Amino acid sequence: MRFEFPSRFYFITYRPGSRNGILQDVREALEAGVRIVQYREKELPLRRQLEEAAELLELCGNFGAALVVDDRVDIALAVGADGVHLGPDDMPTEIARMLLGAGKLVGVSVRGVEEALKAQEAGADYLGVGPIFPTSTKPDAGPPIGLQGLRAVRRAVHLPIVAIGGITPERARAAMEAGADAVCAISAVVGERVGEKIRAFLHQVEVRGDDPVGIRP
Ligand code: 3NM
Repeated sequence: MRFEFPSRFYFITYRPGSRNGILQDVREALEAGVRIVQYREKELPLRRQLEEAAELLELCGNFGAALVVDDRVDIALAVGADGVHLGPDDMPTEIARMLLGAGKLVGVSVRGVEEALKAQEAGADYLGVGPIFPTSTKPDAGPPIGLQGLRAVRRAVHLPIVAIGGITPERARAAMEAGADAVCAISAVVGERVGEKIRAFLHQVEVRGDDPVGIRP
């Protein structure tokens, strides 16, 4: 069955910029209307990541939100998360799919049409496309592909797309108009008042006549 983003804002945890802890950040994101969360942790020991992922899964479950784990198929499997998000140096999509089965989400980061087609062919459920704009949050993200790059990917694949990289509330609508189904931002929402900042995004990407927090029916 085709996956659809359950909210138009996709939240990624970012411990280096968090003021109140990622659990509180995720709680605020969920209260603001986010229904898909990615646990992205690059530093903590595995044992701690397993504990944190389990806590986040329970929290997300209380809101009917999906939790995907960045990079780590083992953590996703161990805690029973809803899926994984994979980058170019992570486990190949086909292998992640084989390990996780058809019922779990596999999201894949791509930079352009060629990678997008490959990920679609390999069984991805959705694509993270970026960086759309310059980003300092992910130093190895490469040069921005712009809205033009996003449009090209949109034309090439049928998978849902979350646009990432330098997205602000002001740029969010343009990203949706260029073909994104959801937007993601880290620096524009991390720190204090995470929920309030996410609401500003959702306000930008809501469709007239829709639920005000942008959750798809
Ligand atoms: N992935 P900000 S860009 C985690 O292009 C991540 O795949 C990217 O942070 C990609 O909103 C990025 O602060 C960082 O630019 C996004």
